[in-house]
Amino acid sequence: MTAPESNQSVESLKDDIQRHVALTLGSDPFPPRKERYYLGLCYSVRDRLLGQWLETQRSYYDSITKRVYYMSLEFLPGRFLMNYIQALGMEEECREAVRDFGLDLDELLEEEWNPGLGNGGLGRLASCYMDSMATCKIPGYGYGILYDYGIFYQTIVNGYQHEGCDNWLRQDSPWVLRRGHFMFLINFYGRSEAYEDSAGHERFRWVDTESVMAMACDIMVPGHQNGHVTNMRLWKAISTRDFELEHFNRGDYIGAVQSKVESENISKVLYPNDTSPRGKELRLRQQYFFVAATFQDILRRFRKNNYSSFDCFPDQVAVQLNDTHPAISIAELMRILVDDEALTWETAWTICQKTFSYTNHTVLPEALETWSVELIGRMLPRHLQIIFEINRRFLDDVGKRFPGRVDLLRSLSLIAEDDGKQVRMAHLAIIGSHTVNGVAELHSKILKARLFKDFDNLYPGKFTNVTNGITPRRWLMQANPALSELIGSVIGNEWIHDLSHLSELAAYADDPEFQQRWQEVRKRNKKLLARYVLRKLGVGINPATLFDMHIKRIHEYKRQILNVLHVITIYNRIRSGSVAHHVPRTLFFAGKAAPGYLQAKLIIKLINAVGQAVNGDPAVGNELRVVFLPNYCVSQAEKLIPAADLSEQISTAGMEASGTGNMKFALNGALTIGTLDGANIEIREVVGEDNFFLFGHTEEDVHRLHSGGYDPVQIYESNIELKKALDMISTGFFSPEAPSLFRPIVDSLLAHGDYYLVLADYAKYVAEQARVSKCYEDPALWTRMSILNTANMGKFSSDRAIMEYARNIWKVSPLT
Ligand code: 26Q
Repeated sequence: MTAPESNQSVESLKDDIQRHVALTLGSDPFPPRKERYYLGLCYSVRDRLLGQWLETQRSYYDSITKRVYYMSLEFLPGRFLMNYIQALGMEEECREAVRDFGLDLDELLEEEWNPGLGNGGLGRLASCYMDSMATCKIPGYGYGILYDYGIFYQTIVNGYQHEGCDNWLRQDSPWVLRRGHFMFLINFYGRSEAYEDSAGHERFRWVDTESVMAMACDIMVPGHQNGHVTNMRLWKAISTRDFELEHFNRGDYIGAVQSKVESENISKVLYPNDTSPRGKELRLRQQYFFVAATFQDILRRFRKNNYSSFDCFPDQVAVQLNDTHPAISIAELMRILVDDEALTWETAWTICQKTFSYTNHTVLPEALETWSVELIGRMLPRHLQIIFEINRRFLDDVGKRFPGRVDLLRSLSLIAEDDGKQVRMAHLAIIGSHTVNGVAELHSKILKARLFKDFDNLYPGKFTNVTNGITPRRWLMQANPALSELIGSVIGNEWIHDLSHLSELAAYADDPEFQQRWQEVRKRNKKLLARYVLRKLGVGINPATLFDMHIKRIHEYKRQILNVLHVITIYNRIRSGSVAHHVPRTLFFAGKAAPGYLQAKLIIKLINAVGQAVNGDPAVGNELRVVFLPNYCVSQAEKLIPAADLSEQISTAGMEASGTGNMKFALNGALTIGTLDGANIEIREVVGEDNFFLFGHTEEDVHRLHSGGYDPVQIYESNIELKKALDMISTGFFSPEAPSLFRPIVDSLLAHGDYYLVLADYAKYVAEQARVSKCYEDPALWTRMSILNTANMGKFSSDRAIMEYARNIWKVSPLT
């Protein structure tokens, strides 16, 4: 761009900002105020994107290409403003425009609230995939719910987690476009009624229902500088007029308002993934609400394209189920096709199986979704009938193929009988889909070999793998501008679109000058983080120490406790003066515990208690520091990850389906200490064994130990350092005011069998951490390892993952 042109665009951007401040916000543009100008900038950027969005949506409308519907109860997009600015390629312009008003762009960006419409990995993955669909021009949409309250806001009070409301829409978001004209009626409850159609066939209809409206709210998801803008459609519940009229007719005004409010509760709040996600009626209502609205929208588009018959539905529509949360879709599409469209059961079922594919994200048995037959029967009576009929035909079929195998019928059935009758949503999703995928190679292997073994035998080829990916736009370009610039200065910027180009960095891994620049960037990021921590927590940390990070949801399988035991061990070594190869470290913990998961909440308290003891002990000085950053979220991750030296990926092998934080760290040049779990295995494969700190039992070991003979007490008795650390926890060293406070943690390890094998991996973990310290003492070695991590992470771009889904599962190609 020539200089005069660029001046012109800066000037017109400035005009737009001031116009929006005055005319959209009704505010005096003088003097320029941060909150107002932030919004003015938002609206000005939004204007520039809207045209591209309309054009993209029109190009879909005009074409009859197959589209992907990515259905997810969760999205974690992170802040939008910088993402939009960079997608439009107008960062410099924006910086200059706001600078002319005496403002700083980076400060304005901090004004934006994070939309926390998800719990963690699964929701963030959905947003990375939206980014890649837009950048790769895969025609499709994201579908979800516009929750008024996202994941709770976490504060730490006296070391304990407190949950607050995340009312992210308190101030209207400039990014949410309400589409009052896209409203659909959603039914619940009532009963299924049999009747005879004109041809004398028995049919069913769903009657005497209660209803609520779903209103479409759209959020733009731009591709990177390619003019393509994908739509994310989130549904908001709005009461129907009927609801109110009934009460008004009885002169019951307050009753009318109350029933209106209650029906609108459906989209009120995101459910946290508690240990036992069972039996929450409102959660099932959310699932069906979002599914029914989405299918009405899908059918509206399908009909608009003058379809000749429903047989071509799967040539137009691919639906990806993000875990089982939207799995009731399968019964809903059957209901539409059989009841509303009068297709035969067989035709409808074939269409269903050709339309759906399902991604599994967990093998933990307690996290597999089931709904009681009683609840489904009451809320969705017709769907329950359909589920029973799917099951009857399915088991019939299995019975014919494997006569006499009652055990097999019981293990495959959609209905579990052990704990009251329950519908197994994963089984519904598997049999209603053409493809089921796990999210990393090991995880997909476990699905086939263990969790869904019988299904794999039944449907060879149905199970496959798509290893997760992350978007390089947010997780390198946006989060780590300094490293991006350094990379660009030697290999150009092709990597933004094609991450495999990062491999060109490998040639510089031993180049002393490049190494130095690499170290300078990393040092700078660490300083920025130290400043942030000082500002947020009032805690001073030293950027010269090794930054060791364990940031993710707090869960026993993720083994924050193993990390804590290592911290206590180092602490004891420092106190006793027996430090071999100790390198000063700062430990960062961040993450939320599900509000009902008491053990996880106690782990947070323990981390904070250990932090208090360590940080306050003059014997420790600068050697060791522990910080817990409250309210972990996408934009906090963007600050933490670029400053990490070491990434903790230490889950019990076989339990973390993939992990995606592990990818973000390695991409930004952190080294990983990890187990052979999830995507760690594939990361280690590409970055090289020498550039990864491995420890711990394998998935097969874990399986064997769980089958019997594992004795954590014996390990405790025979390891002096471990015993000391555990004794300190259980006897109140970290909780003198309540000595038995942390007993439940130690009990889970010693008295209750240590299900997550923390003690089994302790010694190897501590030894590997010593090797970490030793490597860190050799800056040239460490820097080389760091560069090689970044250089070899090309595979983990979500662009690669999305193209695999498109080619192998959805059968759609990019728009040209
Ligand atoms: C279910 C029912 C009721 C309420 C909540 C839930 C619920 C909500 C969210 C259950 C699970 C989740 C989220 C799961 C999740 O984030 N899984 C992670 O998915 C990532 C992306 O594939 C993987 O990388 C992680 O390994 C996996 O833990």
